[in-house]
Amino acid sequence: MASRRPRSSRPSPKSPDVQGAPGRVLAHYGQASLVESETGDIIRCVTRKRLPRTVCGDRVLWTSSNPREGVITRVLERHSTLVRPDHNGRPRPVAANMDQIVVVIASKPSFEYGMLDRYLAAAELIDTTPLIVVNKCDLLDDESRQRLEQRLSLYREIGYTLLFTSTRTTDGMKDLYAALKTHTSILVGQSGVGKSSLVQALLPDLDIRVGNLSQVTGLGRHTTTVATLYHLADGGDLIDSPGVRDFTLCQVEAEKLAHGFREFAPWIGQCRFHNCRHVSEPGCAIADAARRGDIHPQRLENYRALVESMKAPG
Ligand SMILES: Nc1nc2c(ncn2[C@@H]2O[C@H](COP(=O)(O)OP(=O)(O)OP(=O)(O)O)[C@@H](O)[C@H]2O)c(=O)[nH]1
Ligand SMILES: [Mg+2]
Ligand SMILES: [Zn+2]
Repeated sequence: MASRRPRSSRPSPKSPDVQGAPGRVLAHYGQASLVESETGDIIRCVTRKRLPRTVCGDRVLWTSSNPREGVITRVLERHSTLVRPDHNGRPRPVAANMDQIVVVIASKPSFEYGMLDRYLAAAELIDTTPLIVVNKCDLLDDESRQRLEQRLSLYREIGYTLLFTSTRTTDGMKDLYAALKTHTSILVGQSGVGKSSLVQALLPDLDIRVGNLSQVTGLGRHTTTVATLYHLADGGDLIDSPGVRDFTLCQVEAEKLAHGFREFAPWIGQCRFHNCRHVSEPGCAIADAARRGDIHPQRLENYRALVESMKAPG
């Protein structure tokens, strides 16, 4: 066996070339990042070679090359990273260092419960708190609102906060503002559900581009293309992210995936087989709980669909 040189337990001193001032990445465009300095200045920075690609929300060190431009010398450790698979199935970070994920759904475009559950699982698996926002509630008449509340009540029962909002009538906006106050949150969801409109409603002085406001694109839409971090007036940061057609999770083993479904927790470890995937194994405590009505069958079904989807390569 090769002998090892004894290593000092003291952390190695920072080499002078990685020093710089602390900053926060507000947005990342192709080659450059907009970095906010501790004094609130916004500097356009390139990232030093061999460093990981920065994402919105990253904490970095940077040095200035001139008053408005600089170089990111170091990307500090991320506490949480929301990732999505890219076209080749490789994990690609969307944003970092948030502690709350706001899943925005709307009556239009209509949403799919499977996708809601995938977002919730993604949030749970990176230790962030999910919050469900049903936007455009002005489009719902009393009866359809009641029906939707009823269908979504299972999420309240398992402990998630559910808010109904409208950027048109400002319904629910106060509650949303309060829920965002002390957090770094990211708005996620399908394109067109109103994520940017929510940011605009929470930050009326800001002029952000919202769908349908412009006819420039021919489609008359302004879809968000890069994740961008905004500061809320009373504290809290909010990241607006580009909408997706579908949200898929990166590859996770079934045993870990079950932790993405918070109401499964009391039964995890109680199955006959220690490596139970809770799909079709005999003696599955989670399947039993669903049969007894302790777990909503739709959630178990969506969990199982996810396990199946993980089997397919890519
Ligand atoms: N009726 C109604 N329409 C809304 C509401 N909020 C947003 N909209 C409209 O929904 C459309 C899409 O809004 P955006 O805020 O651009 O949606 P987005 O989720 O940011 O879309 P992407 O950036 O593509 O992901 C726009 O026409 C908005 O005016 C709402 O509360 N009620
Ligand atoms: Mg948007
Ligand atoms: Zn099981």
